[in-house]
Amino acid sequence: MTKTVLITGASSGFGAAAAKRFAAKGYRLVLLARRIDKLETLKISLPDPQRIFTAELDVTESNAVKKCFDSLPHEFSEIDILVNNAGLALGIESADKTDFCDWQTMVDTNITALLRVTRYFLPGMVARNSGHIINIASIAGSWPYPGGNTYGATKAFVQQFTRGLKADLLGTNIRVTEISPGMAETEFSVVRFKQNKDKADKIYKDAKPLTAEDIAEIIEWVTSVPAHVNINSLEVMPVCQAWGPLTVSRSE
Ligand code: NDP
Ligand code: 8X3
Repeated sequence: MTKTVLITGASSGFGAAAAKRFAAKGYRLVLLARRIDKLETLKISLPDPQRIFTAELDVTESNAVKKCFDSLPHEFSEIDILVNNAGLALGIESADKTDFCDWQTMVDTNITALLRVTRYFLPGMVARNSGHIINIASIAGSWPYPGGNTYGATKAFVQQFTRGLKADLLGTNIRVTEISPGMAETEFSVVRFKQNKDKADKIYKDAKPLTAEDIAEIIEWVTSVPAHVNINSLEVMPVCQAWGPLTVSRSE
């Protein structure tokens, strides 16, 4: 039977690349994001647009999320694979200088919205005793860096919540996976630097970052292993990235 994949944040980056990959494999897709124009362009570029349902949705809007999910067309309403991908970093200032609204937006999007979407579809998965939830976290959830404060903390939440889900779902056939990518060139930095393309480009200058397609391949792969195998967690960096040494502030 054709499986249905729901991807939040499918208008660019990992989400759009994952949509292309799942579409090429013949899955039915529910693609969500705020930029519906991008979703529509993506939809018509995919092999079988009738198998794709798109909706303009801000995942931080709780009423809109419920309305959207309650009104999914019947053939798209049972979600087999949920890719909780919508997310963002805003700013890279130290915690004392940051804009509090940016922190709130990251918490609302990366944590609260991920919980909302998961909580909506999980009971159906449990009732059917089948499903796969894939949460996109980040290396920033495990490895702190200056200015990563709240962004990293939201992704640490995603990592730990995924483990909690796995514990709760023991005894069911539902799989739960957390993927923590490192530096990947998508719209991520343009968003983080509030549309300052020069600043965003500097992040990737003279480096070979991960691509959206690299992560999409991994997202699809974790769903393709035998049904009794659960990939709990994957941390992925480009070869050109690694941790820095611990630092010490010394007096003269
Ligand atoms: P992009 O900025 O290219 O994609 C982010 C996606 O999230 C877009 O489709 C955007 O759609 C969507 N989104 C953001 N806010 C909302 C919202 N409120 N409602 C609905 N959709 C929303 O970045 P990436 O593809 O890189 O990011 C995808 C995920 O991967 C994020 O969770 C990010 O934190 C994570 N990540 C990224 C890394 C990187 O280096 N690129 C590394 C590690 C993790 P729209 O604006 O149309 O709503
Ligand atoms: C994105 C990776 O290192 O910019 O989650 O935080 S990083």
